[in-house]
Amino acid sequence: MTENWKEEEKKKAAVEASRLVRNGQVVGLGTGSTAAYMVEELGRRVREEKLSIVGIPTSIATGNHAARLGIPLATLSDHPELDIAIDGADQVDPNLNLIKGMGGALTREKIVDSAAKTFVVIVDEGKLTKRLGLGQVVPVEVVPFAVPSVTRRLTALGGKPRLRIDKATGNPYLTDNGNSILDVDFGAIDDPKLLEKQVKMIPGVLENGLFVGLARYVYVGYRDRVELIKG
Ligand code: A5P
Repeated sequence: MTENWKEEEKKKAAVEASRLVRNGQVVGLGTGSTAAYMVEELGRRVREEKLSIVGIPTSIATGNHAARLGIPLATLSDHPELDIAIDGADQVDPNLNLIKGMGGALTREKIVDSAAKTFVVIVDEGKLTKRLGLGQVVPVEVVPFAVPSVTRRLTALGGKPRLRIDKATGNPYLTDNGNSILDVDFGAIDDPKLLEKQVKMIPGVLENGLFVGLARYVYVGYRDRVELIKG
């Protein structure tokens, strides 16, 4: 029952945020179970309301989903700047800073979400936290060659890195970009902006799941309502 409520909360937030999308816009399409509801809703609007948009997906999975629903797709070569991007998150703090990447798409998500004039986050209430990192690892995408040295450097920064394993195969997880993910437990993070930069500077790190200062709006789904938090 609890799980059904959570799905309802995700869907409520996703559908409400999808209303921001207007005819003619270039739309960043996020990844994950909450973003999937937004893709479904935009697909419905394309079919039923003849909404005319172009989507730029943040993962191969989202691209396939959107294509199945008839949403026209494009790339950053066509549109290096987007009107809006809508994406989920794993944690949201009171300053609208985020941890993302449990679905493994953090690099493309950060590229697309940060290229949008307006970046909108959709979450269920369980994603809200007072401090990032409390009970939540930070995913870090790493070139496989560099996993040992990056592991050492992340440990020196105070983290506890763990190589993500693909549950289906038992092998190291690989991103859409062919890289590994280290899930790093930093505990409660004092300064997300500083940590984002420190991790980013480690040779072999492609990207990390700290999204600081990017989100403009967060739509939070509750059982009976959606709340909008503005940055
Ligand atoms: C994908 O890599 C992630 O950043 C997701 O956006 C995030 O994990 C949220 O996913 P859910 O909506 O499935 O919780």
